[in-house]
Amino acid sequence: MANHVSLTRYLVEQQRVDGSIPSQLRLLIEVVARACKSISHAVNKGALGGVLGTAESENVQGEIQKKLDIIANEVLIEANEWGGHLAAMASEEMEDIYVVPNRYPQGEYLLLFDPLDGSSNIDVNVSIGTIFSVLRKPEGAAVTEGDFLQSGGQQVAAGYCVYGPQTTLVLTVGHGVAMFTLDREQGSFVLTQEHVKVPEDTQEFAINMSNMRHWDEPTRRYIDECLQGTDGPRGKNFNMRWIASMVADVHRILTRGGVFMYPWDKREPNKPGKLRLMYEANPMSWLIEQAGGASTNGHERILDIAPTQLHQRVSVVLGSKNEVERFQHYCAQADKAS
Ligand code: AHM
Ligand code: MG
Repeated sequence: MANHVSLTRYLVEQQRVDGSIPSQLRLLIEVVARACKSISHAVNKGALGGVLGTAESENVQGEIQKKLDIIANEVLIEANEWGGHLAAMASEEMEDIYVVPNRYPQGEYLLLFDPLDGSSNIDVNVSIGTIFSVLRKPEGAAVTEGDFLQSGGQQVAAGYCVYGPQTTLVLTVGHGVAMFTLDREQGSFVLTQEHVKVPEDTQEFAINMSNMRHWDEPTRRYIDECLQGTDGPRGKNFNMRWIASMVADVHRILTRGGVFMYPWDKREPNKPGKLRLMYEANPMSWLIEQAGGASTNGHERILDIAPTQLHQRVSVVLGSKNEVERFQHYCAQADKAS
């Protein structure tokens, strides 16, 4: 159709308007999008492609890998290593960084990804996705793991691709959030929403309620008040959703608002949370903020956290601004009282 704006055209036009997408970055985003198309095909084949089930290996976090975790990781590496736009990559599924081999030119960007988020949903045919984050390589000779340890506020591009009833790519380069739907006949991502906005208020929250007995006081208080509905201090009823794929939960919040919570809890007190700062919390937090929402670990804006480890975990509360601020206020009150 004549009025269809492809991802390529969107990126070229953005560059003309605000100069925010240099050609190497444009190439990088297009390559990531192409890789997501391949992953989407593999996901769609499911049992017919022999891609379901576990791979009988563990990742660096000690979690059993699914076959699709490994396939998605390989697709992203193979697609990105030869283009000359990257210096190195880091993945939730790999212990060490992957430096672009000497046989290819090295570019000025670093790519981080969770190749297949929501792994527990693969075999049950529920939405899953790929999350990515792009940083600039600091000046200096050889690329090191330390080069990746930049706060989320330093990201130059971030996004995710959700493999659901539709395959949708969601992107920010720091000038708002745009959504692209995969047109399977054309084989291209087509712009379907620009200037995405998360409503400031919501009546919907997302949390794994089975962890309730392990929560800290501010989390307990926030959820308890939501559950009291019109009879409680909030004076309104709340709905709950938990997909167990952060991509799918965040996609719903970007579409109609809500608050997503994976807070610290007492199950493993020395772990700051379940989700990973560099592959999940940072890119999602930037998208949410770019759409007018907020994101915190309870005490600090996620995008301000100075990382100390590539695979570090973090407590995450993000979504509709007024709800996230309310949670932060409860955390501050609890800190004061202790
Ligand atoms: P994964 O990257 O290994 O798939 O784990 C991250 C996922 C998130 O997508 C989701 O929000 C969370 O883990 C669900 O955790 P739980 O099963 O504890 O509810
Ligand atoms: Mg994940």
